[in-house]
Amino acid sequence: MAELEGLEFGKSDFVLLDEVNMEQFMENLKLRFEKARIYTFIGEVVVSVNPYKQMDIYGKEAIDAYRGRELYENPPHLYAVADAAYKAMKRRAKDTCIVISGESGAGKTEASKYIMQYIAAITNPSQRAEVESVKNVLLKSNCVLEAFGNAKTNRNDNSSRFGKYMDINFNFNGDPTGGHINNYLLEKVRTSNNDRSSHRAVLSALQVIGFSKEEIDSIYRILGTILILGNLQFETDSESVQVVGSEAVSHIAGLTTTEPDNVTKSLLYRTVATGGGEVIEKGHTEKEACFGRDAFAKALYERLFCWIVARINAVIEVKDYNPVLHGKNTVIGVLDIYGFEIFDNNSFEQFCINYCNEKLQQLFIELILRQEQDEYQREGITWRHIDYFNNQIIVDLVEQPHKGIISVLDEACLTVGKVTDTICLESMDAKLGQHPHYTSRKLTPSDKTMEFHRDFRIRHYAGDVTYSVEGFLDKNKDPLFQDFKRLMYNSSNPVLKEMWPDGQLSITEVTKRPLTAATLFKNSIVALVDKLGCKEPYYVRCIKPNEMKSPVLFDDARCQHQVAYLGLLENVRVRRAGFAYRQPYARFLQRYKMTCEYTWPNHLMETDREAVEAIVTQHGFQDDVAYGHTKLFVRTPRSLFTLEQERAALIPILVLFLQKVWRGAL
Ligand code: AD9
Ligand code: MG
Repeated sequence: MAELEGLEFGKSDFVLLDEVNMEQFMENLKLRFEKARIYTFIGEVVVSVNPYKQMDIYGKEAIDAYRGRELYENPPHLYAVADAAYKAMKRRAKDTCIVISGESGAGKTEASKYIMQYIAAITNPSQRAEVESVKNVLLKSNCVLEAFGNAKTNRNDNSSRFGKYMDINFNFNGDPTGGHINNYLLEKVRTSNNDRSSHRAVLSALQVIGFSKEEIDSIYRILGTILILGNLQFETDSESVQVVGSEAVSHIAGLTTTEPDNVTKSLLYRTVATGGGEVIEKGHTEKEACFGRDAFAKALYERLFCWIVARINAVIEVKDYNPVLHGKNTVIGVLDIYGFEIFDNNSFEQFCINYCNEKLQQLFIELILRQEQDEYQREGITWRHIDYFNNQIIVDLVEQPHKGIISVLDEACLTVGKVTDTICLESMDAKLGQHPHYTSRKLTPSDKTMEFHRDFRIRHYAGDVTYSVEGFLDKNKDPLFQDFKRLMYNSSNPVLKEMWPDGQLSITEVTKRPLTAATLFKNSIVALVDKLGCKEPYYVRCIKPNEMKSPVLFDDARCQHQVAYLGLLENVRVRRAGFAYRQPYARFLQRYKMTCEYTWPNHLMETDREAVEAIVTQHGFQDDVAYGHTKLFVRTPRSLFTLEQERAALIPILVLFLQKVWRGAL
């Protein structure tokens, strides 16, 4: 048990540090990592350090040890949080969510899989077939999404290039009945996994989920098309642009069941409507043709991925649920989303990812700090104010209507005429130049470089990030020519057609601008935060110990940086200043009255509160509690733990005593 583990393993809860400072925090984190204790609590939050080696801590024995137990009864573990979220959901019919955050390679996806496995293992004890099949599909969906959404990057061999939020629905028995997956910002540029070894597993997962033969065939046809597009070249002869070689085009036409002539046409021309409403075909330059080809390949990939997610959702959607018959349908949400990213060169993707992290931090502040303070106020508890940085100001910098960065970007994208990234940056400077979290690096023109003005910097809560504005506008716009959409919509393959409904619009109908990538992303993140905001949150904060994927290296500087930007020290401070546990007086009394001579079997005091005071005083932890109007607040888990141990020791004695009473021996 955590509390019984020797100090040679460090402190199992950062709340128990002698002093809350970075030095002590890091010392404890490092010691535990070295002793293969990869999990540590901050109250109910689990801090996890990626071990980069297989740990023997996830088996059946561990699952049994955590099932149905209280958080402080066992050593820190993902299973403890998963169980806490599950218990809250089952016992109190609360919707809960588990938010897993951390930087690339920190272990988020692995953590989310262990959590899912735990939930799958502890539910459906009677092995009902329909529940087993739901569980199977939920677990298999991971494999499929990883196959299509992950890629090898220099930071992680199996990096998720999309954010994933999965709701698991439960019936009143606490068994899964279905689920729903939301995916966020698939980073198309880097997605390229389909290696052979996992090919079979993916195929079998697709079949288990219920993809038909035709659908699987279409998936492979699309992947084939993307591969061919990746190798397709153009050449310019006598002023006109051609595709190099004819096989590529006929190959694409074959795979997508379209006409070769139409494929060639979409690659080389675009249809435009003139001001007078006339529709003309305009030949591409070689550069435009390359741009169009790449955008097409990326769009094919993105639509395929979204279609797969939608298809899985259709299978796992809760069907025939009748709340009157089946009771309240509750939810556990699991969020595995990219952590804060600071690279040497940060672009539009990092901008979106870091904005998302600002929103999640804001939610964390809102849920953990504000709700705590509200409850203390309601209960009349004196609350020592904790100084924390409220990052709302940065969230506003990015998303505020008319003034925020996204809005300036969108405006630039809508402007007719030649607006370059640099011009857009200038209008950002004009609107945001005075903002305390925004700076733009203006080198003097005497610098003689053409690219003297292309960076802006945001002072994020996690640190400063400099973004290169190059490519922002293209990535924010929908860069795909309508001709490709129409080509796909006219395919005689029904699966492809289904993926491209917007291809049916004629060029004159495509007047209304589609929402930009940044706005779509913003809307999806706002919706996500709304979804999480109404659930009881549990947090897993993942840390990457080094950049070498080594199981023995603890890079102090890198780890300290992560601890800082995850706000873990603030988290400990709030936790220590706050109260880990609270219980209404009557319930507390009911459970622990046997541990005190003044309350057992009944107390003679005027109120339950006074009786609770007697218990607390008898056990000597009066300095660790506060008395609210209706509840007792306990600062550290340790005090409750002592009570629990005493209660457990007393129960056999009590049983004996009662047996004697019944037998008339006393
Ligand atoms: V990214 O933002 O998707 O690029 P993640 O998801 O944070 O990233 P991931 O879970 O994929 O990282 O972990 C990276 C690698 O670390 C895994 O492929 C494992 O090799 C390794 N890892 C992570 N967690 C564990 C663990 N609990 N036990 C063993 C682990 N290995
Ligand atoms: Mg991942």
